[in-house]
Amino acid sequence: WTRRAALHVVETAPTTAPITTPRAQSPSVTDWVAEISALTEPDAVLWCDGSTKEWDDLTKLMVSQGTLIRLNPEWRPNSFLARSDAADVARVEDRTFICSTEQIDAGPTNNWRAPAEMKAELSALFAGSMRGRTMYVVPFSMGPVGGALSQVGIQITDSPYVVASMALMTRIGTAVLDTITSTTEWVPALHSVGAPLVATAADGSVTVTPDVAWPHNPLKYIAHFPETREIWSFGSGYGGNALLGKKCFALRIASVMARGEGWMAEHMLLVKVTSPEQKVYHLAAAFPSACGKTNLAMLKPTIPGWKVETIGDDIAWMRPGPDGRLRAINPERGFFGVAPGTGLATNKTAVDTMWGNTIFTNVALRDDGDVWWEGLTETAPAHLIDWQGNDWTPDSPTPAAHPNARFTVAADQCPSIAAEWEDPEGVVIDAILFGGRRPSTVPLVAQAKNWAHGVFVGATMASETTAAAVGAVGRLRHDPFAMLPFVGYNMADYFQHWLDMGETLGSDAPAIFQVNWFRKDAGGSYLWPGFAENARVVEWIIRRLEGDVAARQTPIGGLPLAHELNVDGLGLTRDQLDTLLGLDAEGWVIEADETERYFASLGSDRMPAALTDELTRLRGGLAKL
Ligand code: GTP
Ligand code: SPV
Ligand code: MN
Repeated sequence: WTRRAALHVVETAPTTAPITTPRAQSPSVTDWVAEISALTEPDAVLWCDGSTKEWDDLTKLMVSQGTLIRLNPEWRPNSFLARSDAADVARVEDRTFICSTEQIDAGPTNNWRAPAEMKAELSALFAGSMRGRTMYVVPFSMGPVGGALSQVGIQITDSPYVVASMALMTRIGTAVLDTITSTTEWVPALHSVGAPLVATAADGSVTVTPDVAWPHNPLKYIAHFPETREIWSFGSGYGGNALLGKKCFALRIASVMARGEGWMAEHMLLVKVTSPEQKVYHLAAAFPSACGKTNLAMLKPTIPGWKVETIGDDIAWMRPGPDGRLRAINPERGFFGVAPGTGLATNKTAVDTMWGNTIFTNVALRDDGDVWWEGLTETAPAHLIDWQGNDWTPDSPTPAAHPNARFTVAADQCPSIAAEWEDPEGVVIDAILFGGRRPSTVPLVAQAKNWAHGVFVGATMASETTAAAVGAVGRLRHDPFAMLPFVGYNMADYFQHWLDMGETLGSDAPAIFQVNWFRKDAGGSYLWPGFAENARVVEWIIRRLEGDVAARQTPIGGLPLAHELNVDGLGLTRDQLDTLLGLDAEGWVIEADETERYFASLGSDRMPAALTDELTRLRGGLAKL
């Protein structure tokens, strides 16, 4: 990590006007694009082809406009820093809406608006919202293009940052458009930053406003119409609010599709694990936002003989295959990962992935034209420009990078990517893990007794909130299946769908485990070293699948016998290990009371009896201890 002075790259905007010919074969596509363009009144319409030239033109344009800073190509070729507006830094859950006809179908966990009312309100906001801007039409595929488990969408956006990000995160362009015929179902995904540059007053006079580096609108709406499978997003340019293939489509809309069609759309990483005996397993794991999915997806085991390879780091689509076993694909093709805490010591694989061709958002800029954030290296450089563009030194009172600063990079740059990561048939899932940030009560690992108990474990997950969404951080909240902000319908119905999937899968259903890397001691320090050492828990899970280790059966599931979890060299005391692997009976009684309140809040008329039965069983078991 020796560094030289920054190179100076002179940026010029592309000289030719960016106009391409629409190639959509399907009138449903061209009609929709024409309709939206009439509503939003852009200066130009550009159909994105997904080419390298298009990426180069877009990034040059954004550098010339001040949206992107080109990083020093000596250190970080073809890579850029974006600084967002300070009021547009994360998902806005309070501005996210599920617009089903009946409010009960959105359920008590989602914000709801009647579809017609929301469309009327949004149409007024979208009217003229792209004046002075280019409207980009981005055909995208979630999953390999043409794959049996894949789905297509078309995002319209007036943000070149969103286009460049979609190009890394999904498969975009002409190849996708060519798969759309008059019978293809595709999801219209409309997005505007809501900052027109041209305004016409009542007297007809026209005002032109100069653009800013990160346009957005203080009024934001992330609206989903599950019944017509449409997305309308207004006012934000950031992450899950704006890259509509990700949370809006691949989770909120897809969860509705999946329920209707007998599959699952989940907030899960996917990994391939090879044991020292060269046996291959695949795990899926649901942890809430900023709770360790990318890190586990890129795990470099510290224990000899084990190998973990990456398939996905955020979303899994899972469907029973012809052999009756659950198969999963990663519908994305890139990572939108949390930067802070991702470093050489914790996740070198991620650091190696972003060697180039990466967009960084809200990280700090080094004097040599490279990037930095808290946790990248042990010590901070003596001087930086922070995420808001201000001088920063290690004495500064605020962090150099925003806590939700992110890197956006294509998955095929990941050194640990599995050969089968793009297999359109998916990989067979052997085990599902549920986890979250739980400073107390929840042990390091426990195996669910059976599928229904596993669904109970998923349904009763809670986790401390993080910077991935706007709002207070560190507040314990229920986050069932790590899907609280992402289920596109009634949560109790979603629980029932999980139970139904268990019926379909029968004895071929994956085993389910609960994990917790975030248990703290009385002094507030993490008890478990986490990161690469999580391989030890993965090992125990695989050994359970193989029947090689026993489990102590308790009311919360099967706990490891201390001598059967490999903790060699970790320096844990007997007390620490007992806390990590113990059953906190008192804590679980409080937990059960809290679960009862939570289930009641979800609406007893829809709550599956199988889950309230599990709660009764948990209480009964705890009472007998
Ligand atoms: P999203 O992209 O928001 O869905 O997040 P994610 O679930 O992929 O989380 P990620 O792996 O990016 O980790 C988020 C934060 O948790 C980072 O700051 C990590 O350093 C930290 N983290 C991840 N794994 C561990 C762990 O095992 N122990 C501890 N203590 N922290 C961890
Ligand atoms: C999350 O919040 O779970 C993320 C980041 O993965 S975002 O794409 O903004 O949803
Ligand atoms: Mn996520």
